[in-house]
Formats: sequence, structure tokens, C-alpha cells
Amino acid sequence: MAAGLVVAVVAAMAAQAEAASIEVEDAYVRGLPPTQRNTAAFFILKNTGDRDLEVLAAPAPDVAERVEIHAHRHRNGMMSMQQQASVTIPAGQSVAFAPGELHLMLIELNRPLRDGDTVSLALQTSGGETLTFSAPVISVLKEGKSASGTGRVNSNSNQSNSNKDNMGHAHH
Ligand SMILES: [Cu+2]
Repeated sequence: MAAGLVVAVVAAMAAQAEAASIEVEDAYVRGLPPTQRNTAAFFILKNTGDRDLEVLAAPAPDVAERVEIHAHRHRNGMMSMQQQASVTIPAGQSVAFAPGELHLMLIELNRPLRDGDTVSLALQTSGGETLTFSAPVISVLKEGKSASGTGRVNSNSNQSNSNKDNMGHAHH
């Protein structure tokens, strides 16, 4: 009897350790012209647990050959992207993957992404959990500024980063 009880407790603890405590909010993939081989995905990661979690890029065979987590670095007025091995989401906090900041880079797209498409993406935790989620494709034209500068889009004044960000991806 006592042995049975111990087994039950161990099983319950294991289940708790594996329970996903990361939530993905406001996910979208930036839709670019079909000549672009790479694009980026943005979202907010919310750690609802009481332990810090490390998040790693996971393959997304639905859309791209490779997926990497990138950060933007601004140094002496120059912007560059830098691959991150992982990102820590502190317990009870959120980390935004947003234009001009952290992003999930989708490299060598294997199909054209049109505005309104849905793609499946995934992240892994350092504990080995895989977190899958879907994200709509939203044209870059709807992000507030035109990537090329030729399209007339109603201006969204708080998006001063987005042109630089778009250029960074175009030259990736
Ligand atoms: Cu990037």
C-alpha cells in the first residue's frame, strides 16, 4: 500500500514538470513579396509558471528550411541581427518578439506566404517540451509602413523602427 502511494506521487510530480506553462499571444508572420527568401515571426511569450524557462527555436517544416531566434543589435547607428541560442522567459513574465527586437527568423521559405495564410510554428523549452502554435501571415504593408516606400499606407507614427528592420531582413 505504501509503495503504491509513493509511485502515484512521483507520477504526479513528473506530470507537473512537463506541463506547459508558456503561452503564445498575438503571433503573426510578416508577409513579404515572394522574392524574399526569409521572413520573421513575432509574438509574445508569457511564462505562467513559477520557474524561469529557456526557449529555443524549433524546426517549422511547414514553412522554412531553418528557424533561428534573432535579436537586433544597434551599435554606432548600425543595426544587425544576431542569432540567439535561447531566450529566457522569467517566471510570471512576458517577453515580446517584435519588429526591431527579438524575432523568430524563418530562413529559406519553402512556399510563398500570402496575407491571410496560416503557418505552424514551434518552440522548444530547454526541458525538451515542444510548444506548437499557428500564426497568420500579415502583409508587411499592414504593419504600418511600406517595405519599399512606394506603397501608400496610412502612416502609423510609432513604427519608426520598421523600415530599418525591413532592410535588415532584405539584406539577410
Ligand atoms: Cu533576423
